[in-house]
Amino acid sequence: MSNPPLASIDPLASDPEVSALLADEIERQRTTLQLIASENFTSPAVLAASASVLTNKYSEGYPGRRYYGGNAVADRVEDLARERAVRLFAAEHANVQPHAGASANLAAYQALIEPGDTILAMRLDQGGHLTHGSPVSITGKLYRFVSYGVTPATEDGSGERIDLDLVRDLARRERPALIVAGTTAYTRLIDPQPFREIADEVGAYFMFDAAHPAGLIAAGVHPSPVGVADVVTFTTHKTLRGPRGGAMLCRGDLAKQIDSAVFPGLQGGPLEHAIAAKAVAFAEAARPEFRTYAGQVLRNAAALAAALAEAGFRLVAGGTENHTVLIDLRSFDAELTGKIAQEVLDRAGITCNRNQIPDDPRSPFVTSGLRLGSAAETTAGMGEAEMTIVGELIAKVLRNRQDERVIDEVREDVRALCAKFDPYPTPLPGAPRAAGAYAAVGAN
Ligand code: DSN
Repeated sequence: MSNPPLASIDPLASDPEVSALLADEIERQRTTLQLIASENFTSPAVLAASASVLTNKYSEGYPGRRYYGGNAVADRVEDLARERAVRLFAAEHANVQPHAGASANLAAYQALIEPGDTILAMRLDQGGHLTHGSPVSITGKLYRFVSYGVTPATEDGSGERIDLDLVRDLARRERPALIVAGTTAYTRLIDPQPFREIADEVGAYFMFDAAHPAGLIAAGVHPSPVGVADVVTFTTHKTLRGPRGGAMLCRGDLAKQIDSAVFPGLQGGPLEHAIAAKAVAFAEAARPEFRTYAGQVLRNAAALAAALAEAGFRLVAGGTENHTVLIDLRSFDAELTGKIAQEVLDRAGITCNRNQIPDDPRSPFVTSGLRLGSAAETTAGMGEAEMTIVGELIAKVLRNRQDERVIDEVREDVRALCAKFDPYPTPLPGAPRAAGAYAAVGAN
């Protein structure tokens, strides 16, 4: 007897435990608000490529120069992904193999400088990333980091911007081999040009970590560092709305260095199924609809920020120009920590993360801030009106955080709102309980 056609079966029927867990996660994503600034909902095409038979293939090396046989198709997949990335970002060279943004950053450091060299980057507690030199990251152990941060907060919101005077002073004094721009919790646009000028003045390489704004850059709503920075690293799963993974762009003359640093320098076999999914995402991001989506992401973040400010939260950096909103909880309630806020919001079906704010007196585990993002719910089709409601719901939960009745009430409001903006309104493979499909609005 032959197997039934793949499309007619639940591929995970043989493993009911994992099948049930996946169904639970789909249910969670469909019935709660996803406001983590580094998350998004991929298209079914990205999901299908991620779950493809390419996961079976070993492809160490690069197209045309693999160590194992049978890579004719993998070569075409990876070439397609590289070509699409180059076209999307108007870059000279792309490497699509990094498994994550962290690997891409480490590969860039390996390619450009030597262990022990000095790197000038943003401090973690000012909005930087672990791989920008945190002592708990391998980057902080291999290289000597000097850190810059943001300007002091001001009443009128004009502070908490990247302190370019400090970047320049530190660069002149410390003579770094590499200067890094890029953040994980910063709500303003980052102009790469002043960093380029400072790097040129002190003879440093310039790397831009575009993990967060990659999709905004692709859509042309954030200044592009491509052609300005020597190397641009990014993740494919945040505003770019692709599969979980990393990628790199660089000048043509650095291509060999970058490629060797990724493989064999840092990784073994590339994940060709993820690379196929990256290719899908690059093509999706090149469509005019994606530009419309990115514009809506910005408007939605601004609407969310305005609603939160109205409710009494101080906006770090006075507001937002990208997909991220960072709020200081102390202005709303001096006793409220990021940890407590994240936990109580989770119970109300509102998913976000605690985050340190500049000069936060509380530890990274406790924090005085919350970071929120508009990328995922914009994909689900929400607009400014819904983002205003979301801001009001957040305030309602946090104002009544001891009152289980109010938390339950908001949980029901969230469920009703999410039902109207379902990211996956049609059945997904392996998701027999999901009723729905990638939303018509904003999905594309
Ligand atoms: N964890 C990512 C973020 O949330 O920004 C950065 O790697």
